[in-house]
Amino acid sequence: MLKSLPLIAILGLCIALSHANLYAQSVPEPCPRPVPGSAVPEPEDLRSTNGVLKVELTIHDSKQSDGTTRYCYIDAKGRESPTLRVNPGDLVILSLKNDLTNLGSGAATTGQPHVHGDNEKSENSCTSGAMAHSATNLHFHGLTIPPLCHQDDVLKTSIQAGDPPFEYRFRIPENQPPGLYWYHPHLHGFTKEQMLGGASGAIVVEGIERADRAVAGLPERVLIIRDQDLLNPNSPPSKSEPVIPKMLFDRDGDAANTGTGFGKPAKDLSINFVPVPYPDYPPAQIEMRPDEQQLWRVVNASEITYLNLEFLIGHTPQPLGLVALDGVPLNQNGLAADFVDWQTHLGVPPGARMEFIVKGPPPGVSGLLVTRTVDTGAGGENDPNRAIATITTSRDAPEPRSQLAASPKPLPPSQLPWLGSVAPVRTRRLYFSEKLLEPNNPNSATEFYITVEGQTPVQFDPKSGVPNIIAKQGTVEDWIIENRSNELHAFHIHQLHFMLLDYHGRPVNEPFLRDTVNVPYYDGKALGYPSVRLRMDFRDPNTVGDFVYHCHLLEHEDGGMMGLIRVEP
Ligand SMILES: [Cu+2]
Repeated sequence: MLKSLPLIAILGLCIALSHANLYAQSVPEPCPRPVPGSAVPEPEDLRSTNGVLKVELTIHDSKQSDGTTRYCYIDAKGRESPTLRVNPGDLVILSLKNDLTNLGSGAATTGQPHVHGDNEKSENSCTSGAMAHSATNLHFHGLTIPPLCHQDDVLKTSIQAGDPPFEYRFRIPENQPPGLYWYHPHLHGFTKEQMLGGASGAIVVEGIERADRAVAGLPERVLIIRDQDLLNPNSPPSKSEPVIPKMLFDRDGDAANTGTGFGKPAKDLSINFVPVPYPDYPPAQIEMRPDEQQLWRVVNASEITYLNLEFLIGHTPQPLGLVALDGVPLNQNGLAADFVDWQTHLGVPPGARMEFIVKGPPPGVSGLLVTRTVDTGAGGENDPNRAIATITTSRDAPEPRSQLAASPKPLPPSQLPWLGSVAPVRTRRLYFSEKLLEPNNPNSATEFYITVEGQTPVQFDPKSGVPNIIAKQGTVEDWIIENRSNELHAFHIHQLHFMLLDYHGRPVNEPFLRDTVNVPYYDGKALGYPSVRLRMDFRDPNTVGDFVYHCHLLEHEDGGMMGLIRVEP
């Protein structure tokens, strides 16, 4: 048929149908993504009905022509990374099917053919602990649910490619604070790869307007900021950059901190999967009604990128009304029910969440959501200044899909005394450190550790099963976490929240809770190492069993920066 076409038409066809287009037409992309400059889409909401949320997710991967791999969760109706919306007390029944095909170099399964029945396979998923490129599991970040198989165990749960769907079944605790949580894989050694490829989604525990009346009636948006490998890794810097810093790479092969706020970032960012790729790109688009207030619920689902969010009109940062951190309303401690902490910038380490009130620009004016540069230390990645999204206004802008109740019934106060007023039973000291395997070669492979003071630094071994820390349910402890390395780390612990008492040697006694906190880097000069002091809450009856604490920079976590805690009943 082509032969009958004039030559010019054939040429035109050849140009129009690039190899990539042909590929896209013949094989549907399992993990489709918007193009740069798109309107920021809202993830679909899956809401519980009659106290039950049933979800079927399948994790897919898809190799891209540039060598990177996308990962995605698709539900039974084809929706990517849906937001799970639940109420305290709800039962979640989530089936996860592993359709990963990426049998990379780390595929270290037993090689035995699958001859077991489906039930047996499901139980094997609870005990195999097999860590492989093509295996996966889920962690429900921030929820105080038990660290058990089919709930929130990440130590032994490993779902192999092609296994029958694996069922997660857990109840959202009645006392789970209303706010933003999230789900992502947590398979030791492969977490970075899967999350960098996009495997993550949001969980909203409903009722934040019951805790804080300042957000009652507001439209709300879930914004998931992820990082990803650079789309244009070989591009020179934008001509608009005021300084062109010398390009260096850190030990992970990422662009190293230039200390200038500019230069090539270690990773590109995306917002609800709209990429904002270095160096020249149109920011993503968000449309609001003029002067409208909205609640923005932001999770930093990045593998390694720190965020420092600002909302600019012209050059002026606008007030952002923080109401919740890491899923917990700031007034959980008994502060006024309309408490709002107005800030002009919000630092969000990887893994953390910030929920804040944003006021749309006045008519005819646009704003810009940016992340300011973060100084990650001499050994850290480059997190330069970046525009993320342009905020334009229009009187008939579509409202976000979800709106908080206007006259909510107030949430009953917490049954437990405020964490800050409970005496700790002991103080423990831990420290982050790194070791170059060839001390004289700055590009040598690095081992990452988090060590209990007095123990020998070792990389986390999922097979060990020997706890680094044994604590008692019902108690409260103080932990001092030191950073003896020259880059930032973000401390995170499963199954509980903590209070930040001291930051970098200064008492802060934050009157609110976190589950992820930045630990400042060591500059090589100070007399002591920088540290944070945390009050750890082991009072919840669900906070029992074996679970982990680790750095939430996933290259570090996969590289060994994780420890095991056993909380005894
Ligand atoms: Cu780290």
